[in-house]
Amino acid sequence: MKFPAANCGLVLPFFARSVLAGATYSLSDSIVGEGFYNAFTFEAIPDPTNGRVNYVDQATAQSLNLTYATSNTFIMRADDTTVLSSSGPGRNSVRIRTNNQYTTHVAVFNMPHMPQGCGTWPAVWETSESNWPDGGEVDIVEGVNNVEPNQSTLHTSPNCSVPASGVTQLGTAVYTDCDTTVNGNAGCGVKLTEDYNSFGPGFNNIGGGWYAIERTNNYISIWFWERGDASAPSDATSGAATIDTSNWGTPAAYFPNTDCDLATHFDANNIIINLTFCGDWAGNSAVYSASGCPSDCVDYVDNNPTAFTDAYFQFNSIHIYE
Ligand SMILES: *[C@@H]1O[C@H](CO)[C@@H](O)[C@H](O)[C@H]1NC(C)=O
Ligand SMILES: *[C@@H]1O[C@H](CO)[C@@H](O)[C@H](O)[C@H]1NC(C)=O
Ligand SMILES: *[C@@H]1O[C@H](CO)[C@@H](O)[C@H](O)[C@H]1NC(C)=O
Ligand SMILES: CC(=O)N[C@H]1CO[C@H](CO)[C@@H](O)[C@@H]1O
Repeated sequence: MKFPAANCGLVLPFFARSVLAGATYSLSDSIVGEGFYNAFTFEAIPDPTNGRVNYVDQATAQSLNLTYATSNTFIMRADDTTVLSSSGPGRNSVRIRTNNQYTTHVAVFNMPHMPQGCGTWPAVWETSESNWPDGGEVDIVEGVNNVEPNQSTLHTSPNCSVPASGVTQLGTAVYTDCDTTVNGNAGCGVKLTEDYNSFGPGFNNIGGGWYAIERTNNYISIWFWERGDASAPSDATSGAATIDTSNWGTPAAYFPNTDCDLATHFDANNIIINLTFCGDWAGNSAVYSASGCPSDCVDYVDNNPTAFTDAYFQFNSIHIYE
């Protein structure tokens, strides 16, 4: 990062809370189209959240067309043709992790489409898998069963929370303690209540949009702009070589460092994109039935492959700035 706007230790607590600082950054990684295969590693691992999923490796994903790239787009989907045996593995899907790690940075995700459907649980997030939760976790986009809006959340080691009031953000805080050992690891989440097109079918109906994260040692901000939103900052939407986040307006979610030393609760993180089914959140029977989805989550996922035709991510680009 260059030119941090609020750099003075003495004034920081005041400014971090009342002023959304912002800074300028330069493009360091531009991930577009076939470039996703170089930037990411496929993780064919058992889903840690007990999903009804079978994460496949890159060769399998490409041969089954679960990932598909051209020079300017990347698609990542789940199997939508196979009826599953209830005693066999879950639905084939994909989980990818960046080869590069990032500390203070900005990432802009230009996404025309995200997975939708009953039982789906898509996520775009950042963590250090080998050092969780001490290395921190930021869930940028995450939700289940098409229910919008959804939320952006931090999960950390103890002694990290967000203020209960006085935070300038468009969304609505859920819990304030980010510690994974409290509230059943719910984390400190902010629902993107300002925009019901931020997730699921609403997002896809408008051609999606841009999610962005800015992580500094003073705050973590998340923005969402709908496609066609005239107020979306042109440096973010055009993939400019340099950006200035001080012009990006009030974030959807804002996590200041007032009650959390972000520098010690977050280390170098990878970006991870995954699509699972059911599992600890989407398949929780109360959550699943409250979303108006039919039958039982695992039965539905096993027996209705065509319900997952729209269970895919499409990315125009991911731009990283440092
Ligand atoms: C693979 O998926 C892409 C994107 O949905 C589609 O355009 C293409 O036709 C598919 N290829 C095959 C061989 O099915
Ligand atoms: C909790 O974090 C604060 C800074 O946010 C620090 O001053 C304090 O020493 C920490 N407490 C513990 C027990 O680590
Ligand atoms: C992705 O994996 C992480 C942890 O392994 C989990 O927190 C997240 O909810 C998962 N989501 C999906 C869609 O697999
Ligand atoms: C986990 C979570 O907060 N999911 C929520 C997504 O948004 C809907 C609508 O506000 C909530 O009902 C869900 O609980």
